[in-house]
Amino acid sequence: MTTHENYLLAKSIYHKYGVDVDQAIEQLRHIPISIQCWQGDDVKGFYSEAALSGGISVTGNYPYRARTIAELRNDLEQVFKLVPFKHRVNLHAIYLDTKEKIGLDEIEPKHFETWVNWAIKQGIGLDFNPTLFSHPMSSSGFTLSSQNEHIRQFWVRHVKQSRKIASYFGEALNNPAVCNLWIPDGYKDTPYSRLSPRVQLQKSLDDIYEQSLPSIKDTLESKLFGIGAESYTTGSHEFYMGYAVKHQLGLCLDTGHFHPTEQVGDKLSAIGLFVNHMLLHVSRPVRWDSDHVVSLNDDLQGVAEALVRDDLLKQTSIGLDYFDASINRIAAWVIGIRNSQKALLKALLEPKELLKKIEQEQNYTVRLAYLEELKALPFGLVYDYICEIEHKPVGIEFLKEIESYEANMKGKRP
Ligand code: RNT
Ligand code: ZN
Repeated sequence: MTTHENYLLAKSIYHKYGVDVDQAIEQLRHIPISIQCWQGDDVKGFYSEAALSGGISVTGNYPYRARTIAELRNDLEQVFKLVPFKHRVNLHAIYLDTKEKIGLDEIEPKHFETWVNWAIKQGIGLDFNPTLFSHPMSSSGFTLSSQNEHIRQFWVRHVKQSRKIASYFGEALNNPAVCNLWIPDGYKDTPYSRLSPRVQLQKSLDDIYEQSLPSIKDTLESKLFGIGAESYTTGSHEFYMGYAVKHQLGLCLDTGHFHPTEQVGDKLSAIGLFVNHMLLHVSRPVRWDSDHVVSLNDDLQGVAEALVRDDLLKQTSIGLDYFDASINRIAAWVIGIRNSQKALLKALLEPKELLKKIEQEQNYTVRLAYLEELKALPFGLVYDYICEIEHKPVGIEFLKEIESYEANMKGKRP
């Protein structure tokens, strides 16, 4: 059977459940995923030779890491060739393109101009993140929540400059940019006062977000713990949730930043009632690491269901956040993007109105029966068809293209 014949079969099966497959495909077309540039080079960036710090860690020694901006862009363009639809690219401040020796508190839109030109050429949007790690000024373990005014002010200036850059992206590309703030601040061991650093962080944020800027969506990212900050993080979920609600800022939920039994999919509908904008950092926690390649598991499916079933897509941006240096980095990107799209597609292929009605009628037997049957319907055949009509490799075929791209890197990159 051809991919098209498979699609027709799937379509007739979904039709029995009252699901319009083509409509689901069109909906998926308009869900961009912000691709994390930092998967391509192990979060090194192009600012300095400083080692990765801030309680995050990249493990693995797979060859062919992107070592220049040109290599990173080539790799991203290769990713675009292997996944259907248009996406976005998420940059960190340390991915600036300049030969100037400048402080991180002096970065400006002009240092990212070549990225904007590249994004225009690719027809994609850009997002941004200030970088408050891998830097001597963050070596104390504290940045925006530092008690040291010199350190704190340095990072306030950095984030203010970062917001200007995000706003520049939004304006230049006519496509609002998310500017997401994550800080590594925390204590390895039990603190005496849990409040003091939070007061400092609050002061910093008040200063940073005082200025409103066009074409920008500000989001705040919490974390439960980091390596070396196991006992306390200043920017906890409660802290940012409160701050975002009070000041009408966006909230970022990294799916790797919660207790293992917490479900981010359950949080979205609650947060969405009080916060205008949400950003997802789609990731996969494994033991102590919060950043494994996204897998098509129940956690991911739960997030996709929350977004689709409760109409939260319009107030949510989806970004990926993981870094794996133990496998081909392009495959890491592609597998995570494809999984995110598959989870969304599967959720889009549910008979929404019917299920709502069944639930409202308190027909829980029928609800369970439907939800379980739906799990085994052939969404994969629909995804294959999307790849085909978008001229992307179908199924496992993407691997061949990655292998030949990799073969080309031999001798050119270490
Ligand atoms: C760290 C946060 C943060 C980073 C990126 C590189 O735990 O998840 O989002 O992963 O900014
Ligand atoms: Zn994150």
